[in-house]
Amino acid sequence: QRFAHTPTRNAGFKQLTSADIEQFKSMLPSETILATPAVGGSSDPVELEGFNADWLNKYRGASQLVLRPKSTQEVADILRYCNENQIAVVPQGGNTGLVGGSVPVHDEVVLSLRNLNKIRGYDEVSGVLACDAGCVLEELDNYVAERGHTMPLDLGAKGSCHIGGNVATNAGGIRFLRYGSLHGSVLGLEVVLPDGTILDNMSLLRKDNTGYDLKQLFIGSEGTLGVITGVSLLTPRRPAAVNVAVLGVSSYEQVQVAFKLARQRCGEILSAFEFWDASCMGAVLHHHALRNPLSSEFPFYVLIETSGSNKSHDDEKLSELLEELMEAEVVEDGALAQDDSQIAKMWTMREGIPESLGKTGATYKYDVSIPIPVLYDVVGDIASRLEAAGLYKQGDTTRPVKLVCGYGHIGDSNLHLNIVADKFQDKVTDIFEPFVYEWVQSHRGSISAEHGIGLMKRDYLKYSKSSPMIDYMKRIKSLFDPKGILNPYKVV
Ligand code: FAD
Ligand code: 2HG
Ligand code: ZN
Repeated sequence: QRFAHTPTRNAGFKQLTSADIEQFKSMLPSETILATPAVGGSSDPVELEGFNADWLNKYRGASQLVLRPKSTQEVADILRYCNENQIAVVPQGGNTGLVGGSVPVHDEVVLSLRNLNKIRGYDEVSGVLACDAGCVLEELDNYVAERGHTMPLDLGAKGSCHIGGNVATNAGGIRFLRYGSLHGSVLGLEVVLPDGTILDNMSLLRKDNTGYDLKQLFIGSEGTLGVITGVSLLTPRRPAAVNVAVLGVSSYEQVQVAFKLARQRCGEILSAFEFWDASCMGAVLHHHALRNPLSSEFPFYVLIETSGSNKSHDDEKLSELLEELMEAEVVEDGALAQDDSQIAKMWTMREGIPESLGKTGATYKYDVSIPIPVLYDVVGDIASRLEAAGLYKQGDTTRPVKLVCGYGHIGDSNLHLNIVADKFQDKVTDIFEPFVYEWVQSHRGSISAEHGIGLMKRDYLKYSKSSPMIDYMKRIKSLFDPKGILNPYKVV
């Protein structure tokens, strides 16, 4: 798609020719190259479509070439050639990113990491995993689960996203509350720089104070500084006992009271505290054909998960919390999962929201950090603005905007404000951009809590970073990528 704010193509970047394709053929096995007839290849352009379009179907590039190397050395050879020839490159993992970072803006070469998918080693004593960047998160979780461990992050896109993509975006997800950021869990990285240099920082150590911690720069760099080819990270013990409850709550104030009490009563076993509103619940029940486990509908829903080592201890603590919440009338109704299948269904009610909203219409997503007391206010303010512009009226599906809703990781002060419209168009976007970013800035929040900046928020970075900070970010970018070939037009 092309929006008013789409950056123009940098004329300094070389346009691919068949001679370039011949060069790539000399570096890579032929089955790892997808090239359209326009650049002398014979792949079906439709096959390239999946690499050009993002998960939201909001951003679309026009790449003529996809390279899927099988080794770090092949990644290095590709980048060295592209750097020498001023060919722009977009690193791509599972292509589940939500800010337009993983697809080309114009004709950049897509460098897919999907063939770099081997586990390199696992230490069952320390729980340290070393793997290729293209390993799928869920497959890694299955692997470590067989050894009694869990990945330190979990997210709805786990079946498709790569660990390299997770590191590149510094993904948060539903276990952030328990295991914290990848800045803590990642122990080492192997990164290929644009000039082909391989930075081998695949440390397996928890403690390593030997000067500047370079790997931290690549965590959250969104493919703009280097291509991550290997990751080592710490995997915690898999909890023996997991409990999940879904609660119905009548106001956002009571959601906060419930969170405070959950931390007080279940602090050491609390592993997730998520919330969503009635509009999200309506969409997810409809699209996943699920039944509301509660006796009636509520304005807000909360999912509490506990994870510990002693089932009876955890059962007792969670039951006491639920009783206290009901007695104090903080929560009006609740359901406690009785088995693994009920746990899975309750998680689908939360994790299935993005997909359900996507099936409802074109979804604008704002992933923001806002202090908890005012976190949900922005949802109402956006709805009012759209109403005033005549674009939205709750329950009226004939208007361009169908839903304005909020959900997220309330335990981490992270709101997902989603606006579902009949299509993506500047007329609608202009109502809430930059308004939403100004709103977030005025509450000292962050315009990107966990999804990154990508293309979507590049021009809005100033709402969360001062100009000296942006200046230093640009200097770091030109230090690693002086020719600017890596994921151009994104982040800074
Ligand atoms: P991609 O989408 O392919 O790429 C994302 C960015 O990373 C791009 O800028 C790309 O250039 C870069 N990149 C990818 N791989 C590499 C690499 N090896 N080296 C260098 N750069 C690279 N995000 C969260 O934080 N929390 C959530 O709870 C969450 N839930 C989601 C649920 C759904 C249903 C969906 C669709 C997305 C969700 N996301 C979430 C967003 C997304 O899944 C994450 O950002 C994820 O980490 C992206 O991984 P990926 O492999 O798909 O990367
Ligand atoms: C989630 O928490 C993801 O479900 C996606 O971060 C949020 O789609 C969104 O807005
Ligand atoms: Zn999220």
